[in-house]
Amino acid sequence: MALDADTLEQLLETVSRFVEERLRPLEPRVAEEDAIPAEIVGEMRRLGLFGLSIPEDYGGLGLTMSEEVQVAFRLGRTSPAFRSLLGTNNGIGSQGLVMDGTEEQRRHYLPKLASGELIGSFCLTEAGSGSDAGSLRTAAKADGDDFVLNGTKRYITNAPEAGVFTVFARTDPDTRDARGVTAFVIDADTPGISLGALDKKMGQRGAHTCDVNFDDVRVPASAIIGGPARLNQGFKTAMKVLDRGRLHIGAVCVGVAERLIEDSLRYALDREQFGQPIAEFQLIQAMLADSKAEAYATRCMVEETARRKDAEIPVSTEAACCKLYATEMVGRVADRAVQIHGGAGYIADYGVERFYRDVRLFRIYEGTSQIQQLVIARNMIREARNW
Ligand code: COS
Repeated sequence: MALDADTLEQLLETVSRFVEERLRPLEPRVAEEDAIPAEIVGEMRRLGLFGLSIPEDYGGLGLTMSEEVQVAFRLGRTSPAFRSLLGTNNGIGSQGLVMDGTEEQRRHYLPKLASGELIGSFCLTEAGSGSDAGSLRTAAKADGDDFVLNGTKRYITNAPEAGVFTVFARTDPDTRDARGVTAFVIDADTPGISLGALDKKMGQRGAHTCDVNFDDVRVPASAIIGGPARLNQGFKTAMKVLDRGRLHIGAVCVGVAERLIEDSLRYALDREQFGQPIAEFQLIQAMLADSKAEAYATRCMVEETARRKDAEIPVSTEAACCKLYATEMVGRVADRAVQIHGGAGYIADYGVERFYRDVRLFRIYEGTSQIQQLVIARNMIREARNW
């Protein structure tokens, strides 16, 4: 249910203040220590930030998509690692349960995910299955009333922090594609689950990924998301969750871009060369203007897609357009930000080079740019066949 205008305004104001006053000063420290301070995690919990998208009945804020993207615009205005910690509980780590879970599963997990007491994580990718997610090989073999899982998941965001995993595994061994995949909800302390070493990433230090190994992990059939009736239906759950996640990532990219544009503008007004602020030079202005126009266009497309989603219009194509355009856009904006900062843009002290590395991931995770192109074009062709 949509919040009333005053409550929404208050929430957005609070998030903005939290980002500006608490998170931004910590950016260098989080990158240096590769960790988000515990007191900040506590503050995020108290503000309800882990439960933005979880319905109120289960203890979340139950924001509409339009409201959620407004929050994401604001969270985007700081290092992406902060948003990443909250990101899975609001997106891929909870939405499988929200969309397809049984009432019992929702009642059991969602309140703890909404409060941040539990971190949820999404185990889809494997060493041999990234873009071709349907080809995954982690096996869930039926054994009486149970399933026994074996396999390894790769690059799993927030796995080191996670208390619960949404795990996609092949339940029909006669298939090799998206059919025969089932989604399970599995507690992280289930015997047989172990974690690999932390991945050494290009950026987004403070956000953690690693392998998750499943070694004869036994779970009851009631761990199937949606219950046994959804056996072999898990791939669709994954796709629906990713559709939603892609729109959220688009919104985060808008926030990051707007932050970088402001930083670049401030620097350009301050930095003098040839006797005047570099902001007076038309070649600098061209970069600022291109970044502004592209970020504005992206903000509009994200807001429009969120409105459509709230109106229950299918947005698979539009969400992919947002992910594709927003992530490529923020890459260009970060590149221009480095350029406007000149030598300072290449030096760690100014933080711009850190954002340049951080934003590179947006074009890869939750579906690469090429996968978004493929989704968009396939949907276009499918629709055209119905003309
Ligand atoms: N919503 C609901 N159902 C969907 C869907 C969506 N957005 N997209 C596909 N499906 C359904 C299809 O309708 C199909 O069901 P039927 O067999 O009943 O018709 C089933 O899922 C399989 O779909 P499809 O044939 O399109 O699957 P493909 O194997 O061709 O894969 C892509 C499609 C490439 C789009 C998919 O594998 C993908 O998104 N890959 C990227 C994965 C990713 O984002 N990984 C990031 C890591 S996770 S953070």
